Amino acid sequence: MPHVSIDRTSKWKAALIGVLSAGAALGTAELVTAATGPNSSPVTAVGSSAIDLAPVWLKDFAISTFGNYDKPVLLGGILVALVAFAAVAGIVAVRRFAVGAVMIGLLGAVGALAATTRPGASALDALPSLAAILAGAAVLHLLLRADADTDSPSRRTFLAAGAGTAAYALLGASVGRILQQRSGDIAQSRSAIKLPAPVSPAAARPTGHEFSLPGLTPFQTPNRDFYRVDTALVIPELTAEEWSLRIHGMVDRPIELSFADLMAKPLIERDITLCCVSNEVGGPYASTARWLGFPLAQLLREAGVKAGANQLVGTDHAGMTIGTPLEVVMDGRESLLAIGMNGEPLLPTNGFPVRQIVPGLFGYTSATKWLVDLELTTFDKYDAYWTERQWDPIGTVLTASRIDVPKPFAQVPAGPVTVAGVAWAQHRGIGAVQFRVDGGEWQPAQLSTEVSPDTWRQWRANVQLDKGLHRFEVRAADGRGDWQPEERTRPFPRGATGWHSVAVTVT
Ligand SMILES: Nc1nc2c(c(=O)[nH]1)N[C@H]1C(S)=C(S)[C@@H](COP(=O)(O)O)O[C@H]1N2
Ligand SMILES: [Mo]
Repeated sequence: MPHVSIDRTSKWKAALIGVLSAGAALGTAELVTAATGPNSSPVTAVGSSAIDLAPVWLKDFAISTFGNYDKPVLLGGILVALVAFAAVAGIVAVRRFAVGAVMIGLLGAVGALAATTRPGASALDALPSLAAILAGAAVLHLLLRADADTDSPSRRTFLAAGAGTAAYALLGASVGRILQQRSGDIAQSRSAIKLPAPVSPAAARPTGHEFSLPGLTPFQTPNRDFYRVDTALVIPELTAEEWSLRIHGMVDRPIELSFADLMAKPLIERDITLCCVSNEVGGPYASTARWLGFPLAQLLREAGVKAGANQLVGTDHAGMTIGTPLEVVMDGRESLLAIGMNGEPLLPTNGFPVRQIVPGLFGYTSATKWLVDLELTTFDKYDAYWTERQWDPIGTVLTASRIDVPKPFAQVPAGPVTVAGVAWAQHRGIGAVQFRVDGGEWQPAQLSTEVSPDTWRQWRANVQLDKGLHRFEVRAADGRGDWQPEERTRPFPRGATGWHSVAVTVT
């Protein structure tokens, strides 16, 4: 055990030694993770557990504040906390090596606990964290000893040991992460897929389904712009060749399906808008694609659903579950087991190789990505991920409308001003959109021609405005004539309500 006095090892140096030890621990963990699988990385596992344990308000805050960057922000936060704790461990270890080592051990224990309690995890998933503890403690010991030597050459020894540790930590973490990633395999599998032609193509989009107006959301969302919302800190990676789907539970004839089986079936193609329950009024989490897939209801009829089943539980490749109301899937709407979006295989972020799409339900009760298992059961017997967190188990899409043009706080020249946006109420369709200026009379907006009740519609209007500050508001009625309510509510537990408004200055 190294004996050093605090005046020989300054606090800063001790803190640095702690951080370097934690770095060596993490580098080691990532290298071992290459063998034990991406979900066993202590950093990833702690992050995934943090996502699962986060209260609703925190999750809402993260989604609305950081958007698609919520995950990097979370990982950054974990690393900052880790560095701070490790620095303290280093300072403590100068006086009492054992206590410092135990602190490093505690960090590893948290990682091991997180990794072994992920869905589908086994005891083996503790290995990266255990290896990290050993490496961390050993490096802590070595660095403290290198620093304890008093001869002048030892200064160089310490510098060399510190630099070596830093290099090992960075190299271990990056090489480990590269070895863990299968993005090459996934890209290869994706590009090898030749999507079959649908036996039932999507109906031709009618003329007038899209206004040409700069800044207005296009009818079809290009794949690269399709929104992404999920709990996956690392994207579940499996190739089409590895993929299979098991349909079981309350069925007469369980089905096991390969990707080739699915491709060989008569597929249909439909335009469908998908949106997220966490979308705030006026928010960006809605997109429209032309989906290629097999009708889910037909597949379930092939399996023979037993009387009494009312919930369809989809499980993804990482063990995350989504519960879909069975009645909705079977009521005649065109729910899909989708393999293609906009003429391409699904993007890895959007569920490659196979996902579910149910028009009219929010994504959290219907759109399972990386889907590998479908179980017929009841709501009484099983709570899926979001239902466990008290979100509404049905997830019917609420009617929504958004102003895209002009942008909030835009300066617009006096004269006629064009106001435009999109509105959606999947499966009920959009019946009308109205807008008003400065709280005045509601006025009808012009609607783009409906493609399908399952897709959004664009709206537009021209107004003459005086100079000064003005506020636009929009509201939509669905195909049944029900208008969006004025009352503003938060997304939890069944979606945000209220009218979107935008303020602009006319100059
Ligand atoms: N496996 C899995 N599927 C999932 C989710 C998830 O976290 N994991 N999130 C759901 C939610 S909340 C939404 S809104 C949609 C979003 O789909 P997208 O990311 O393709 O836009 O996917 C759904 N499917
Ligand atoms: Mo969502």
